[in-house]
Amino acid sequence: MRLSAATVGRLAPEVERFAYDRQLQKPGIVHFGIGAFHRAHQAWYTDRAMDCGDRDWAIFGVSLRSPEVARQMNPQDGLYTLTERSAAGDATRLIGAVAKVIVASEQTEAVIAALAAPTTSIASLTITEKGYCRAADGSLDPALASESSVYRYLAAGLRRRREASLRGLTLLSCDNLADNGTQTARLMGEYLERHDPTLATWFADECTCPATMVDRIVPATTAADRDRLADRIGLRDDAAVITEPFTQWVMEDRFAGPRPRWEAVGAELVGDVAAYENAKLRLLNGAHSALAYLGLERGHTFVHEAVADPGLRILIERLMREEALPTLSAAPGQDLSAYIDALLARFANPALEHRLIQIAMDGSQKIPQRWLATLADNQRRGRACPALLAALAAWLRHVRGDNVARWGLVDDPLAPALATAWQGGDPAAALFSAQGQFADIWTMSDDAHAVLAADQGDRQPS
Ligand code: CS2
Repeated sequence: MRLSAATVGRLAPEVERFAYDRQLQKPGIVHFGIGAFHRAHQAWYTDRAMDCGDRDWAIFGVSLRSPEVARQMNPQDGLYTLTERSAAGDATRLIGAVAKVIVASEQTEAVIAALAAPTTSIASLTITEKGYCRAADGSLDPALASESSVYRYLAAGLRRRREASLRGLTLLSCDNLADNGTQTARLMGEYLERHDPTLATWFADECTCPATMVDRIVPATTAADRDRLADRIGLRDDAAVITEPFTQWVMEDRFAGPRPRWEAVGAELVGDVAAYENAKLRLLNGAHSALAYLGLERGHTFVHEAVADPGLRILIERLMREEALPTLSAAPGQDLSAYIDALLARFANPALEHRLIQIAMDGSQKIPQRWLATLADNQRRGRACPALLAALAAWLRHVRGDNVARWGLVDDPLAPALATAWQGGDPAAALFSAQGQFADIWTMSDDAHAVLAADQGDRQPS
């Protein structure tokens, strides 16, 4: 039997659940990209904030690409469970924060109406790095941003709010981009300047885009996870998310209107997110991507296996402690060395089964903020980065197709361009075409060229 509003009473008593009345909650948030990460992070915080007495922050979920999430969640009336998994076992909570999910391309008017509803105050985003439609120099790529991007829906919703003399929205990016708030404001502004310049002015005056740092490791839920969960909780949950006990959400306290009291349930509202964000991107995500490309080619499937490989462990520690850490400044009260220790412990969680191939996806979109910024800082100070360069070489082999036989096709929006550059025989050119804004690293770094050239000599392109 499947989880839904009608069957929820049959859930096993061990499942923790919210006490608020879902029927009475008006949607206050429109969320784009309602995948597993959002459900395990912002929706979980919002659910608990409503449980503490906050009202009318139900989430109206929008799926930009796949109809899958709507099929998982709507037959369950938006209900799903979150399971925190560690060596200590599984702890499951029922989440009621998501009111419904719609597929943007199928119900465009419903998305616009939700954005323009007087009760809506926040439009939040987990659309992944590629969802921002950036060109290699970081500006908005008008071709990518055309019909089905988030900007189109946001523009239509904001236009309707202005016409109805409603206040602006907070656009809350929860993606792993450096300075995600500023980037969102700039890209949205560029889109509006092209399509509706007067709305661009209204947007700049009435809306805000706070920066956020979001952190929780959320492996893709598998069929085996769902079966195991059903046995334990007594109902089938097709929208279930499995995650680690750890979670962190730091955001800039700069909202255009009201917001949930997320701080009551552990979120941190600060004046400046940059230090948290850079540490997370360069240490956690930087190490993750390195473990992915180096680990896959060494035959590992999961993060915990890769980090237990003695050769990789040394390299990852070097990447974090000797290459990334010196480029970072700690936030007040933050101990970056202890942060690295905690990350290594999180990576080692064997129960989580976090697949390296999941992290390897979309490398061209992730690498600039995870590795290249660190590399550029070190280069300016004349310091070598052997661990990062080893990781880069592994990424190049990955996009060349060296892992295809075992791990499947390269999943990256720039895969064809990168493959073409490889066929031309110049991996540095591949990097150059993918990362225009970091071009100077490739033209200036003798180290990088030496590593890449050696790597190219070692192996035959497949
Ligand atoms: C991972 C992230 O898939 C990836 O690229 O590095 O999703 C990572 O698990 C999260 O950022 C952790 O907060």
